[in-house]
Amino acid sequence: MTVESTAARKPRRSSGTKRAAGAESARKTAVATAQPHDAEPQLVQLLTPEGERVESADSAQFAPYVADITTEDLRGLYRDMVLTRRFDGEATALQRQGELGLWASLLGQEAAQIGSGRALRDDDYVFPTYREHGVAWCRGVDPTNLLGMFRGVNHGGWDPNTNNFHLYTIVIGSQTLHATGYAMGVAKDGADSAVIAYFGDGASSQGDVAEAFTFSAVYNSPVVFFCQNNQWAISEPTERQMRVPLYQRAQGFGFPGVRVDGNDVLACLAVTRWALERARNGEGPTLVEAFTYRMGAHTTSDDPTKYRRDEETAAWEAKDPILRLKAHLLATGGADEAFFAQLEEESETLGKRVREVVRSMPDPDTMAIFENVYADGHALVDEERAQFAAYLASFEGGE
Ligand SMILES: Cc1ncc(C[n+]2csc(CCOP(=O)(O)OP(=O)(O)O)c2C)c(N)n1
Repeated sequence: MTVESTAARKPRRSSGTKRAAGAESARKTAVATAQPHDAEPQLVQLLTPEGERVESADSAQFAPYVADITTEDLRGLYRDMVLTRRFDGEATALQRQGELGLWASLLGQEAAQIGSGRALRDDDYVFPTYREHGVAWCRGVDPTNLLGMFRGVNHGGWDPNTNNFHLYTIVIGSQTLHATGYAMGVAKDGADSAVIAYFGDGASSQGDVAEAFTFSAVYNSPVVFFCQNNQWAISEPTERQMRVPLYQRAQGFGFPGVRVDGNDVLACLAVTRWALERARNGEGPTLVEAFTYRMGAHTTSDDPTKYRRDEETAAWEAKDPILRLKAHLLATGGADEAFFAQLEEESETLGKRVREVVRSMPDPDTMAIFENVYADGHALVDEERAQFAAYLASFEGGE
């Protein structure tokens, strides 16, 4: 482990007008030359990008968690990833056609989400961000229900308690606190279920996440912090978020952190099962860093060509989570052409259904905007409602 000395990173003093420019340049140099604390960070991998099973020192501890996986299970994971990608692509297209206001694509992150999502038990509780469409799929949330909020016709689209899948959270990192509080409650109830909080590398810079880590550690809460490090927080690269590999932060809070190949569905499944088991056994929180890549734009409002290089995206394309499992299934005879053809048909049917359902979603009543602002109502909201009703009434009888 190499720890860079703080002296080496200290900006040099300068004076006058050059001072600010000098400090800025020193800061840039420091960022560019900063070494991670661990020169060779751990990476748990069970399936290479070429689709071969691996046995390595980093992975040995986790391999038993998928030792009983059948070929049918592997086909199931593949099907989950393919259908999730299809749904996601359809949603992006619908936004481009003006049917959705916005969409946050999960393209490239299917293995992290399906692997971790399939590790969960029904009684576990999930706190997602706004990008966990694959986890929602695993929880049994109908994908079309995810689209209402992005179309602007409802405030969420599903009952969180039906599938133990909380509503999407846009306020970065705040759901880690919700998850921690919920997990503290689970422990007080004496239940043996676990809680999982999803968040991104950018969210890890939020104070909320540090508070969630502290509370869950000291209360030994049954929570798994599943960070999808997709390398970018909109246009901010990870070197602007951290000086040490993200998973190593957990150590400072007093619980384990593991970096897993986020494009390897098997490794994500194994590591999440291990972390959930720790939670259920009363061993407290775990940080899982799924090392992956956001292949698409941050959202449909973003243009990543403005801040990242094509070569970087191309390098990650070679690590595609779906292609590597396909390569494995083909090489081992785990699936034949008929399987892939049938799945393609199923994808088409899903895409068609998504388009039809979205286009037929009813617009909400205009006055509904005043509902659910306060549980017990509020004088100011009542006044605004009356003003707006009068405004709408002023058009009655017009052309
Ligand atoms: C508290 C807060 N600050 C800022 C934003 C604006 N914002 C939306 S997404 C985002 C980046 C999040 O990046 P990351 O956590 O890495 O997740 P990703 O979107 O890459 O999945 C920011 C800053 C927000 N939604 N909430």
